[in-house]
Amino acid sequence: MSIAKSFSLAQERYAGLGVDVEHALKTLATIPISLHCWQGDDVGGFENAGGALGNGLAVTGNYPGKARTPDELRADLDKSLSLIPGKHRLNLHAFYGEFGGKKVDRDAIEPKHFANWIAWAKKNGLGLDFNPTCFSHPKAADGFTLSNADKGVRKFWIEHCIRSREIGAAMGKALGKTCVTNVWIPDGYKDTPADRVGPRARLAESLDAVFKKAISPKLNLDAVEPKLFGIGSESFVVGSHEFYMGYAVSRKKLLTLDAGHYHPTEGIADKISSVLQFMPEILLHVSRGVRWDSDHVVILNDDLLAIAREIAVNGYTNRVHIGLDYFDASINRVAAWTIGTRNMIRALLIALLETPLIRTAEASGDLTTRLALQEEAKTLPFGAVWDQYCEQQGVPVGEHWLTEVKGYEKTVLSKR
Ligand code: RNT
Ligand code: ZN
Repeated sequence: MSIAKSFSLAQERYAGLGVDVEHALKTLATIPISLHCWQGDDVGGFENAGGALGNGLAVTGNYPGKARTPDELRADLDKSLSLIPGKHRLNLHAFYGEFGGKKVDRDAIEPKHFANWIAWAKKNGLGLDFNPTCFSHPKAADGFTLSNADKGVRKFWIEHCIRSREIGAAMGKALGKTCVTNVWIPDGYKDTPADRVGPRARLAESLDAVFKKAISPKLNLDAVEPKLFGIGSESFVVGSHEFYMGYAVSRKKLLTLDAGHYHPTEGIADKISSVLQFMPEILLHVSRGVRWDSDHVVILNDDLLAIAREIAVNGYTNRVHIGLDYFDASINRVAAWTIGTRNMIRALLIALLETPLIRTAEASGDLTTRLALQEEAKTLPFGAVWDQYCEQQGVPVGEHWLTEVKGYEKTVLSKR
């Protein structure tokens, strides 16, 4: 059956449930997803080729064809973006700057080091997001950055973060699309600390220094990312959820909710409507933790659907910035980006197609009907709508994107 025919039958089915499919597709096309550049090279960065990944971040696998240069990374992104429906964003880390073979330390980075990324984003109509890189560096070797007991080390990371915000603002200005600059630091202890206060007081003070200069929110928004634990920081993480929740509310910053940063049975979907009572906007790092914060490729599971539903059904699309954060080096990296991003968009579509009758049932106290409709919704023909959307947006329908990736692997990746 043709895609158009299946779509029209699906549309009829949804109309019967009070759902306007065309409207859902129009809304979907306005929601950008920020692809994380670091899936393309296993969180390596380009500043000191061959440097080991540190500070609790672990990427497993050695699938061939990893991007070794900014040009290769951009080519891989071009390929993946050509298989993903809609207009999106790229999320860059500071150590992906282009330093022309010179040693430019983190406290000396400038917008000019990202000129090629900005030009590339402009050419492709993409927005950019940014992150200071407070890991994989000698000054982070003891596991502490902004909360380090050594004043000189703190100063170094403060300067790095200040410069990162300025780079974010330069990106926002050049592209006419607001950049979100997200601060995540690894700081914490493997074993039980004797003093939990000192590091947290120092972190609050350092962050205040980082954010001292006002930057127009049209150009750059600041976000802070909490975490429960990491490899090597199992017993104590300075920037915990409560720490950053308090910080974001009191300093009017965005809170970043990473799906892998909580207890394994604790999802972030339920947090969205809670924190948005007290702050205007948040950033998401959509990820998939398998047993721990393992950053697996995002799949279309209940957790993802729950996140998408909170955004779509509550009309939060303007208040929730959606970014991805996972890294798998055991499969084709272009496919990893494509699978995760298509899933995020597909989950949003399914959520946008949710029948308003479920809420009506709840509002009238008919919880039997609520459950019945929630379950019936699971087999509604959203696949036909998704195929139509891909076709409309000029990207491969169904599994045909994989043929493209296999071809790219053969002609490009395997030659690296
Ligand atoms: C680490 C955080 C952080 C990083 C990236 C690379 O636990 O999730 O967001 O994954 O900045
Ligand atoms: Zn994250």
